[in-house]
Amino acid sequence: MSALSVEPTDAPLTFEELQLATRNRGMPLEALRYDLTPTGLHYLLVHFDIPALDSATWRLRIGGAVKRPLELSLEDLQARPRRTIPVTMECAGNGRARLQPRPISQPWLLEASGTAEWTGTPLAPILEEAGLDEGALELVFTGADRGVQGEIEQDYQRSLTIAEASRPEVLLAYEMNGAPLQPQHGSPLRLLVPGWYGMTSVKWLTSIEAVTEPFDGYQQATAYHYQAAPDDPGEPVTRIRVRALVVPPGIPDFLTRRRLVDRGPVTLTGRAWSGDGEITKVEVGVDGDWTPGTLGPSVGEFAWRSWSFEWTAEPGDHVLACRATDSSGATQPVEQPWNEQGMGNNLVQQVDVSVR
Ligand SMILES: Nc1nc2c(c(=O)[nH]1)N[C@H]1C(S)=C(S)[C@@H](COP(=O)(O)O)O[C@H]1N2
Ligand SMILES: [Mo]
Repeated sequence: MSALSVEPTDAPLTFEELQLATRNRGMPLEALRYDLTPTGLHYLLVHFDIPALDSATWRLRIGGAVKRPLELSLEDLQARPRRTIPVTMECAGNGRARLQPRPISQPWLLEASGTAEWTGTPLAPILEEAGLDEGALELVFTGADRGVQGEIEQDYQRSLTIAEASRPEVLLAYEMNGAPLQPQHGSPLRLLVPGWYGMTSVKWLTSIEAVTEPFDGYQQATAYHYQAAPDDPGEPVTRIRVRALVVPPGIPDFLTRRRLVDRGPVTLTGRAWSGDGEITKVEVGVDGDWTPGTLGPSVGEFAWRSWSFEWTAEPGDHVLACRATDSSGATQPVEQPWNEQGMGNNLVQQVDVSVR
């Protein structure tokens, strides 16, 4: 079964896509200049409605196939060991609206990413305290938001294997950039799974349930798959594919966003990241000629890395592009990696520039 209720299309943007686009903001690409994306510039993706939760009465329940079920308040979680990690997050649907034909969903272009410093407490010791039963296979994370998708009424739920959930960087996060989580980013508590696409980091977390069978909820078993065709079950979407983005140089034309740049030396800058290892190379393409750029420091093990490139802008129209490679050897495609749900489209970015 396809996860989509509407067929992919080449037709103009629909009202339904616009409705989603005005709720779910992207990070304007000039914000790539910040090591840490200011919270108000971080991208946002909310499937249903932002739920009303009161941090004072909210509780996290840990149960299912465990020996000692737990119920924790926000204060209980804050009293536990505290860890802060800078993490680059990206929506698996980033790039979807550039696909041809275009899968109908949140119509992201390139702006669905951001890097924040997340603070919380590691999940693994809590699992140890609860004592997983021998047959426990996965953990199901449930958010407080509810709605209908694929004709199924559901809480937002995702699962992870015990091994993935026990990685030391997996946090129950209650702060973003040094402040309590804002309502739209999951207040009072969210799961944070560094390196994985954003759908894994369940917001408004209310329960963690250990289960002995693979979880087959909609967001796990149907959505977030690389499906070649509607009847292909596809492979599950997991870690973030390698990507580089450039800060569009010069100044924009208001409507077309085409860039106007003065002739002469121009320093191009940007960021690159991957959920599958360190960034080892960023190349810049000027009218199809690729040259390696200079890599800057990484903001953290799970965060993006800066890069720069000295370009001599010659008068005329040009197409700039950038392409990253990671330590697993993966690089970005120059032809669209099409799939039914428009997942993981890390096709190279192209920027149209007029030099005057
Ligand atoms: N409960 C819940 N968690 C959620 C979502 C959601 O709709 N509900 N969206 C997911 C998706 S698809 C993404 S990309 C990230 C976005 O996190 P952000 O809005 O804080 O950037 O949250 C994930 N966690
Ligand atoms: Mo997402």
